[in-house]
Amino acid sequence: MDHLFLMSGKILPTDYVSFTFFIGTMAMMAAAVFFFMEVGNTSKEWRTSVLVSGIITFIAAVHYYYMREYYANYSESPTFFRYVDWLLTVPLMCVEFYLITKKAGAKSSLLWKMILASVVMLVTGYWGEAVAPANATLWGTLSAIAYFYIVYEIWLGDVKKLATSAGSAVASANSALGWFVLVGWAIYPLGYLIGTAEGQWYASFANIGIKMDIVYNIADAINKIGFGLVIYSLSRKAA
Ligand SMILES: *C/C=C(C)/C=C/C=C(C)/C=C/C1=C(C)CCCC1(C)C
Repeated sequence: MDHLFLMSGKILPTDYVSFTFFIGTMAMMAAAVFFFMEVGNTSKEWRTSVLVSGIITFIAAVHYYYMREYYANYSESPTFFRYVDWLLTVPLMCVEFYLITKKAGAKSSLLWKMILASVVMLVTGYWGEAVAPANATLWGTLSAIAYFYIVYEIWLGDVKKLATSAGSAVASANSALGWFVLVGWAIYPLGYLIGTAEGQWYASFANIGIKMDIVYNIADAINKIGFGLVIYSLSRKAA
């Protein structure tokens, strides 16, 4: 019966996966329009940063449109679209850290280290979720190491040092963005534990009562839109 409803495109009132895919699509679209429109109202120095926030939410909006449809058709996680989205948007978030610290002398080598770490984090995560789920623990651990490297750079490493020397507005934006990476991004491994639980030592995560896609969808809304708004508010504070 459920299947028939899905084929007709109907969303059941308790289908929170479909609901969050739908609202995620709308929220990302609205955020992208907002950031794009505000580029022209932004002082020259911060325009690229606000533009990148628009591009991040725009890419996510397009992927959400496809993920929503994929889930409606197959009632399966759209793992492929999910990771293509992340593979494009997470490196762009690393670009944001580079852009805000560039004034203080950030080198492109720092940008490439961050991008490389984010790609390692995502490719290993994809491997654990989609290619070799029997070894999800191993791949998830490798992914987490790359994640902690990013956290380290932002909180204690070069990004932190540059942000501090760029002045108080950049330093406080860096710590706000740093909280997104430390707390907001930490929601994703929870989704991974739920989605790959079968046959692992954390098998009980499968019965937690929240579906993996709901966790990922909520995390994306917080991390893509919230992150963009921090950049936006920095662009209003620091001339
Ligand atoms: C807009 C999308 C964002 C900010 C996605 C971030 C994704 C992560 C931080 C994923 C991290 C993972 C781990 C740290 C371990 C398990 C596998 C992942 C890929 C879910």
